[in-house]
Amino acid sequence: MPVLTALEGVYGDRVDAVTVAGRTASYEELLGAAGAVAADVAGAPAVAVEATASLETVAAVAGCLLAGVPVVPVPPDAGVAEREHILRDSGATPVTADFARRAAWSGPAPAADAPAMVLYTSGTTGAPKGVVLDGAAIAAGLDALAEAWQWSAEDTLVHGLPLFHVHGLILGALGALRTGSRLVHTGRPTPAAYAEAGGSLYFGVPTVWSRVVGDPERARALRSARLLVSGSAPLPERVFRGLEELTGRRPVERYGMTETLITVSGRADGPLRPGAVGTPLPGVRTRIAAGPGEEIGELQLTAPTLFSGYLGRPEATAASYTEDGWFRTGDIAAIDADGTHRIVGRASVDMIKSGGYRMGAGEIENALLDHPRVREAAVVGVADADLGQRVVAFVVASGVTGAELTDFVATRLSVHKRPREVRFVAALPRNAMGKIQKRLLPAGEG
Ligand code: MCA
Ligand code: AMP
Repeated sequence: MPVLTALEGVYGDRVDAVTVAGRTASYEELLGAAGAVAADVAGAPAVAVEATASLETVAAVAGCLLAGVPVVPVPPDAGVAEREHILRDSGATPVTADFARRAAWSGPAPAADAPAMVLYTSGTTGAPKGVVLDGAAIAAGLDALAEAWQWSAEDTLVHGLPLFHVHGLILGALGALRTGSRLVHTGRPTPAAYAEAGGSLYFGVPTVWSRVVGDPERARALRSARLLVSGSAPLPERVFRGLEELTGRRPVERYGMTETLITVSGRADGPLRPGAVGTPLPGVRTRIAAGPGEEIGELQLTAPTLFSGYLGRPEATAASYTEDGWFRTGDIAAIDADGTHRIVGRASVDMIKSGGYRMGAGEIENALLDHPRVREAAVVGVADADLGQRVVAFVVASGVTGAELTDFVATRLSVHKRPREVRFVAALPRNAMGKIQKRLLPAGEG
């Protein structure tokens, strides 16, 4: 069963099927461009797509899925080191779609358990790892959300999220091509663009919703929407209440990870309340690994949407599971008596979420340490009203400015991994074993 059922013609053609950043394609046009890509890449071990916010990204990813070739979306703002790592680690060769070139694709449907996508995501230390997802996981994840959100071909989905993560790409683009809903990708996720798009279903990270609430006039334009969905990071209660007041809609929160896809969600038919991410989606089992007498602990789960493993890293894959085969999310959660899940924190201070982007402190520290003037570095996420957390770097260095270090990181990693603030300190707090004590850093909360 193919993942992108809309391209199989099950919903007929539609002239305005997909709009990205102001350009529109029909299913037929998209299928033609994707077919040409499929013919180009068939048989390749892996293919990289420069994942700009464009119709070409959607067509290139669709083409790889048709051909059964694992696709690696590359963040267009990735710095040199991050890009080289992704390309070397995955062995992917670049491909682009071109709407001037169309072809019919008639190759065999890929096996459901064959690798379909490799998404690079940060751990607490080291370089990002490739998360391998197969077609069956993607299809199961999208069908579960379609059921929970009553998401159908009647909907117009609107969002402006990056097309290289689960949220924007799998839910936000492939989801539309599976449910048959119209897609309007706004290029950037601004309140003005969301207000103008006139959708029935909207996706955003909490930073986007916070900015929408900060623009009451634009927020009120969303009153005609059916469902506003928030995910990728905790939605502050202030933003939940603001959306409810301005749009008349309680936002639906859902929880997931690159490795698991979306596993827990609120439902279109409620109940929805602030601070809660809903109940497990069909086929998902959850448990809390709590100590005796404790109600909160690590959320662990099994699900049909789980990844196939980290590319080329069997030990890391094995370490992400308990001995009895449950995936360890690293998130601290509680489950209420009625089954509603609440995410209350992260197990590690070294996993940062800023603007919905996941980043590992270790990766940013390594980039800083590559600078010849930096002797020591510790990176933390500090609470931030707009971004959830903002990246703050504490460095022991001389003869270099904070701005120079920020720029240096941006040339190596993705732009959003740049520290927002660099603080120079004489020494980093360490314990008797010499390990950095991040909790002792000034403002180093968490
Ligand atoms: C950015 N800028 C900076 C820095 N970072 N300047 C100095 N230092 C920095 N460290 C610049 C930007 O380049 C931009 O400049 C300007 O500051 C504003 O940046 P920012 O405040 O970051 O706003 P933004 O660029 O508008 O970004 C906010 C955002 C973005 C749109 C919410 O963070 C975003 O798209 N987040 C989505 C992440 C996401 O999709 N995550 C899903 C993964 P200029 O204006 O000149 O460009 S999670 C997932 O997939 C799971 C499964 C899930 O649950 O969903
Ligand atoms: P990523 O792999 O980029 O999707 O990041 C996954 C992480 O995002 C999870 O482990 C959580 O820490 C966080 N996350 C995703 N959705 C939510 C949510 N609704 N509430 C709180 N945290 C979330």
